[in-house]
This record gives sequence, structure tokens and C-alpha cells, in this order.
Amino acid sequence: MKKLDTTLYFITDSTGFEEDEFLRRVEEALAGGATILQLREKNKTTIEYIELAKKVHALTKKYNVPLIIDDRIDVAMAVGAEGVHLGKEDMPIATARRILGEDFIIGATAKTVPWALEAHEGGADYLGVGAIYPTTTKVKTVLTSTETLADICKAVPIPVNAIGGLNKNNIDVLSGIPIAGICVVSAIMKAESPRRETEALLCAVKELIKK
Ligand code: TZP
Ligand code: MG
Repeated sequence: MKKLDTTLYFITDSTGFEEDEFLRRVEEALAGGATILQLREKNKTTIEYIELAKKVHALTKKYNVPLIIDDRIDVAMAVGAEGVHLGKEDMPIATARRILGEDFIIGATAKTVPWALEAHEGGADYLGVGAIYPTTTKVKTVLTSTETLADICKAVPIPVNAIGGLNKNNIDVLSGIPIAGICVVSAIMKAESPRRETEALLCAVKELIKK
């Protein structure tokens, strides 16, 4: 079994930040206790994505946190990242698993039980399920009910994380659902102090899932 702690899964968004400020915020989140980090870039060229990923990887390695690259297995492989996160429009999970081998972390987005089962059968290591709440982050998504989230948790044996509009004041809605953790973008990215926000969120999520 791969060592995978998705308790507080921080997904970055560099939109609107100078690179130095972006990297400073990423490091704060790592210092605050983010357990896994995804670099999510939608508008960069391949070379820009790789160059930023190298800088973020230097930080995640310092904190011993796995780096997951959104969408792009080539970028993940190029920088030696620990994993990749794939959605419905990206490379199929089973294909990515064949190319990347068993040790690579592969995460998948799932919004329905059949979709979750397919991702698990294809070899996904964890699932991100949502959006639970409307989100201000730029994303093509629809809302997923907490009932569907609970059904997905029951249907697959891999860690399932909730995502979408989550922050420390609204995660009670997930209480009693056997999620492994939560994924957040803006709650940390846009916080006045990403470090303090990460610390507070980690406490709140641990309490929620009684880890
Ligand atoms: N997938 C579903 S919602 C979402 C993604 C990538 C964005 C979540 O961002 P935020 O800011 O935590 O709502
Ligand atoms: Mg994607």
C-alpha cells in the first residue's frame, strides 16, 4: 500500500500572484501542515508548467509532502513528481497507470458511483469528489450531493476526499461521511495567512474525521 495522507490536500492556484508571492504562499501552506499538494495550472505552456513545477517540487521535498501535478503526466514525469491528478477529459486512469507504473500516485476526479468504480478499477489511488459547495475557483464542475459523496465512500476502498467551496467553517456538512480528507484551493491560497489557515484547517479536518 502506498503511503498517502490526503487529510489536508492543498491545490494551488497561481492566478493573480507574482511568482515569488505564489511560492511564498505555497511554502506557508507546507509549513502549516498541508499533507499533500497539487500544482494546478490551466494556462501555462508546457515549459512554463515544468519550470514552476520544479520550483514547487523543491519546496514539497523540503517538507516531505508528495507533489501531484494536475492533468499532465508528461509534466509530472519531467520533474519527477510523486503523482498526477486526472479528470474525465484527461488521460484515462488505466492508460496512465500502464505508463507510470505502480509506484506513481494517480488521483482521479469522480462525481458519480459508476465513475468512481471505473477510476478505482483503472488503478486510481484516491478520488476527489465535488463540488460540495459552489466555488470561486475557475473550474468546470457541477455540484455533488453529500449523499453521492457518502455512496462513493462506500463503493470504493481507496481514500476519498471532498472538494469544492470548503473551509473551516462549513465542513460540518461532511460529518459522519467516511472521507479521508478534504481538498481546498481558495481557503488557503487567498488566506491572509496561508500558514495559520492551513494549521486551523488541519485541526478542523482531523476533528471531523477523528484522525
Ligand atoms: N474541482 C471541483 S471544485 C474545485 C475543483 C478543482 C475547486 C475547488 O476550489 P475551492 O477554492 O476550494 O472551492
Ligand atoms: Mg484535469
